[in-house]
Amino acid sequence: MSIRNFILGTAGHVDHGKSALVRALTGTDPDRLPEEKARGITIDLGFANLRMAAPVAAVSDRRISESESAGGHGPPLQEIEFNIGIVDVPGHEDFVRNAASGIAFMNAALFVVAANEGWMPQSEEHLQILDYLGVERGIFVVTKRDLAPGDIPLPRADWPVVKVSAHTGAGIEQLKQTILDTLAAAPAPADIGKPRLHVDRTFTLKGIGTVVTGTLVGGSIARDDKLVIQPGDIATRARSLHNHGREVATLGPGARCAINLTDVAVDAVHRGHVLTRPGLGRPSDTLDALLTISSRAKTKLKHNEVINVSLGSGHWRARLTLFDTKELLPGQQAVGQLRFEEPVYCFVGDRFIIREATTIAGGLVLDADARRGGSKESRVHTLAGTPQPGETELIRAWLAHDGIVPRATLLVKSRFSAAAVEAALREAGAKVCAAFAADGVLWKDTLARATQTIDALHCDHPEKPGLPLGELQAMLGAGAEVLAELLNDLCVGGQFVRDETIIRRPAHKPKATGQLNAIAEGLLKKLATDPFNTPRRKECDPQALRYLRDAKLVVEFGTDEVILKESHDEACRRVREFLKQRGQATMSELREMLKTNRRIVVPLLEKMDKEGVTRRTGDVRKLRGT
Ligand SMILES: Nc1nc2c(ncn2[C@@H]2O[C@H](COP(=O)(O)OP(=O)(O)OP(=O)(O)O)[C@@H](O)[C@H]2O)c(=O)[nH]1
Ligand SMILES: [Mg+2]
Repeated sequence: MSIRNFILGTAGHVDHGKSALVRALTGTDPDRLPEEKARGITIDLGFANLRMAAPVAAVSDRRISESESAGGHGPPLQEIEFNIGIVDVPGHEDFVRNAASGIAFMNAALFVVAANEGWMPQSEEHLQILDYLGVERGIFVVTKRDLAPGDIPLPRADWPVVKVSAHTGAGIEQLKQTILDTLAAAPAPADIGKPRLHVDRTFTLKGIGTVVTGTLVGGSIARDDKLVIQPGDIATRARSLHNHGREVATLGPGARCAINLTDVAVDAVHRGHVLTRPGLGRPSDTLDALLTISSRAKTKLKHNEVINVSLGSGHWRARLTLFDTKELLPGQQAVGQLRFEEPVYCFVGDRFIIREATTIAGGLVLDADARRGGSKESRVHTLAGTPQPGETELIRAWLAHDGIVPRATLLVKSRFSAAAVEAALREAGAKVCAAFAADGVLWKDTLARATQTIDALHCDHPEKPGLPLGELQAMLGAGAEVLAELLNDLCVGGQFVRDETIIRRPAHKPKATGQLNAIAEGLLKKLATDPFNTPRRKECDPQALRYLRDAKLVVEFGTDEVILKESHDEACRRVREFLKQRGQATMSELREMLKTNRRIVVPLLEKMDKEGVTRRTGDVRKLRGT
């Protein structure tokens, strides 16, 4: 039987019977603090476990379609054990902050409303927090039905309603069935290969050391895994793992975890910290986010105000910058920037709430490493009108803003798997390569500009062999990786060819015209007069010389020497032949053989040494390998 983890959380007004309900469902009293027992209210998060099995349609099973096409009896049912971590939150208005730390990780809510009191202020606030934090599934549990058996008005028609009494036990079995139905219809918590344990408690156990507890999302953690605590980049390792008191070797998303950590003191880690695997980005003090105020709220947000942010299991203070508006009113949505007093560690796609005396607004992180400097610097400020930006919208916005983005960091700190990011890049029409992704239109334009520049050069300067790569790079302001990819795209299909340091059309051959041609012809004649006793370079016309070199008609060597390409090849051939016959020769012997002078033969032989043709030993030269 396969196991599916889920987090189910309570929500609702103070004293409405959340903790009593958890006890009735699980037998565990979630109020664990002495102060909670003394005051009879919940102050901080409480935890319990419920394990129930239910048959679930195995929709992902390939055999379904086969059995259906064979006239079977619908999808086969698979027995699933639901390992439900229950998080009980406080309802008192003084502890809404603590409640938010629990609500952030619920897959579904047990929304408790006491039959005798009905909808109350923190009922409303908790519902808003659930909305802001993206908890879409829930069950209204109308408690205390022994006190008031009648119906009460409730806001959401799409959630089932179950009436219970924790005192008499009435309705509890029906509630368990409704929980199963709700979770069976819910997708299993996503595993995107990016585990994050949001710490809600830390303590030490004698002889064991530091233990952190929290809800695991996004991936798995196994015993002995190397981990890192963020913010802070604190390296650690999972020595042992527990789930609801049971030791386990590995834990997956949606599980409540207690992890014994190595190499970290208990006071170095606290609620709000995230335990994750190394390589998933670094903390940042600036986020860009899509901010929303519910149309049911009576609050507003102002540009430049300092706000309290509940994000993950923690709380931080930040200054808010609204990009396109001075204030945000109920029912409105805008993109803004949160500038934190200290770095926070979160992912694109994470949700948070903004709260003062009451909950004011909700936010969705769009850029977890945003840049300060106004809307122009923001990669995502254009997404204000997109209600639920997904990976493709985000990537489109990022590419539109930056043009070219490095792949190594692109949406690593996000709720999207690497495969989803890859797919979104393609859907966004990006040019994708190993090192970077480029906006598709920008890339096409760049290729067109490069093509135009090379063609214009061939046309205006036929004497030049092609466009130097350095010039192309400078013109585009591109880095080495972008240039390499660009050259690749230009040369693929044979449109262009690359010769060492230039790029050109394949058919292009440097060709001098007019006066330059006349000078070059004259120079060629001069160099041919006495092929191994040529004039110095500085005695030649520089432009004509450059042209002849680019056209590969002459070879330059030494500090100041030049000979015809054919003379050079002939000299090399003769030296090789001479050494082959003689075994070795001095420089003067070679000079005599070529009927040249020291000025030419010394650098020529040095060039041949460098090219690996000849080798110098003492006063003589030999062929390499002899
Ligand atoms: N008669 C009756 N009383 C109930 C029922 N459920 C809870 N109570 C009582 O209501 C009071 C509050 O219950 P709790 O479970 O502590 O309420 P809570 O919602 O957890 O309160 P906070 O966590 O402080 O927000 C307690 O005295 C419970 O015994 C019920 O179904 N019937
Ligand atoms: Mg309680």
